[in-house]
Amino acid sequence: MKEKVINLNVIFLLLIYICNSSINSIYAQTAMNNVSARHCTNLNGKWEIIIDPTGAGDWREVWQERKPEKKTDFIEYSFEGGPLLNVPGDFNSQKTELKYFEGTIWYKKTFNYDLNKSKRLFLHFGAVNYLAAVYLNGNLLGKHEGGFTPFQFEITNKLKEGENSIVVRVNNQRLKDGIPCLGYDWFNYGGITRDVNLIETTDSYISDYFIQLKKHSLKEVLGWVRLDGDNLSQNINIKIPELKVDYKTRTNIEGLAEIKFSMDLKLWSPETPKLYSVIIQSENDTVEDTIGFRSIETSGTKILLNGKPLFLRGINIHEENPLKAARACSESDALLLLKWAKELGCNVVRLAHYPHNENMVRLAEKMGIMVWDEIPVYQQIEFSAPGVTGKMDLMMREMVSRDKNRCGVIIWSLSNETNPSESRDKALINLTDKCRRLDSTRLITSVINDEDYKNNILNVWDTLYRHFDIISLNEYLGWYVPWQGLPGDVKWNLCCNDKPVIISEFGGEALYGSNYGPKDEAASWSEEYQEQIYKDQVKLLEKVPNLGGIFPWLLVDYRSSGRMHPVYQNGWNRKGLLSEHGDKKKAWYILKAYYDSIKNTH
Ligand code: GCB
Repeated sequence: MKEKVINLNVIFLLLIYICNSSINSIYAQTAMNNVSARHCTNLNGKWEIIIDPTGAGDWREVWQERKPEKKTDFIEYSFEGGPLLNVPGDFNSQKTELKYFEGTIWYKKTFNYDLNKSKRLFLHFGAVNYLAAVYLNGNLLGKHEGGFTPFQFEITNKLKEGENSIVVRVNNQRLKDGIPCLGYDWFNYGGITRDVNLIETTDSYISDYFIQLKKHSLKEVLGWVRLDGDNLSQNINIKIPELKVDYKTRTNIEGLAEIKFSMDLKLWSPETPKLYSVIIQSENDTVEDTIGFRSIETSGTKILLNGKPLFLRGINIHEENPLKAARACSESDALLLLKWAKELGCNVVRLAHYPHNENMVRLAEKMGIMVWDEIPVYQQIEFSAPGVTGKMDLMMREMVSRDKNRCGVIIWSLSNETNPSESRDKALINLTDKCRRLDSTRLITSVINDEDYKNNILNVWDTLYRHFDIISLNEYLGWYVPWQGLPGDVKWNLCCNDKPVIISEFGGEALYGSNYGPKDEAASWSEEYQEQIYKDQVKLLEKVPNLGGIFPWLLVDYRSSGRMHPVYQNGWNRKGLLSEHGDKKKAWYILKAYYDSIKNTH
């Protein structure tokens, strides 16, 4: 049996590699996990840039960094003497002239590195939004598409003695076949938005591992370790000193070893977010991680955490520091957002609508906040356009690969509010199956909002839900959709009434302190109007069958260029419970009181 599991794993991993390489032969590698525990040299800081609104840098071949050689030579570009940008960080918030920029910026950084002959070196990017083409010393290393997941290139044999130069072409133009595609309700922050690192490894190193509790078990770990390199058959040791675990196994010729052991432990939960130091050792490499153990599953219409019923007191969050009007990138940005969520009484956050920075996921886990992780398969995505499903697969794999050891992550969400069609159903069913094969321990969902609402009856008809673990639906009753009766009288028709239901969005807009018009008119953007929506929604919630949790839209006002009302919005989506300065709106108190009231009963 053990052999069989390993073989299936190996076949699946090989398939992943084949798929990866067939997408593009110069495509980036899926990144190694747990970067901060590796031997890193950080390349963050000031990078030189060239702003390229017309794409001239492509035909001038900016990455060649030519210099005049003869007296008659001149070159019409240079990084030297040009502007600088901070990495990590989006470019839009760093220079006024780039505020709405959607195009190409060339980034450059130099470094020196002495690499011992027995070692390997990787260039790792936490995320670049959206397209990245990476050059080292004038040669293309490869490309990456997708703004929210990490990728890497091996540069062991490409290093020069002395100074090396990295040039990255970053482009954040919207693409019809991109993910997300052309229209989306958040700010398109472009740039090298997360950390850049050089990672030194041993010749055969621990490239990946999966260490979590087996599905339905509260004490049995089931996972794997994978090595990369020439010497793939090695002894492996997994140690959890606090629990006196010292598990030994050996990788097979493909570099893969199954991990399977039992232990008595303190389970992770929001109330006791216990994390253990876990040491993964091969014969010549060691990686240390901080891992928690919990089980998450559904049983009929209930969600169970560690075997006990759980109600998700959630909130939606975008990856933005509103105080800076910039993409959140530091741990202090993450802390700002998560502290607010905690104060509101949340035990879970939906990191909408794309994988947020790893520091956010790790911090949430430490603070006892569960995480809903999502990929940006959003609204008008063109499922039938060539290449789109391949990109979805890749983004899902990159998200799972990065966060699969984070016990705080309880849900993989694979899409939000897509339009019903045959090609959508096929693509999402496929993606769900693949995700489940990669990780069977978490709940998988896709958010749908195509329910009908007539005569105060909410008809949740989309049978695509059958393929997911939970029914996640967005409803904007009281805002986009007027009530058709009393909120407490809404009748529910559920197509799949054997699963937990999550309201993954509801809400309405209010400008903090707005007193420009009648309070009972939506167009006044008043706090009272939003407050009333929350009061009504609380009444609605009491009647939702199989309700397993809610994620109101959303914690804090966020930038969105499509929100164009000059008085009330001015480029901000005002559905926050907090203003962009952190002021609490009236609706905050309604939700907080609701969460306080159900804390001990749900
Ligand atoms: C939604 C979307 C979310 C939007 C929100 C809104 O249904 O899922 O991304 O931003 O509505 O504010 O309209």
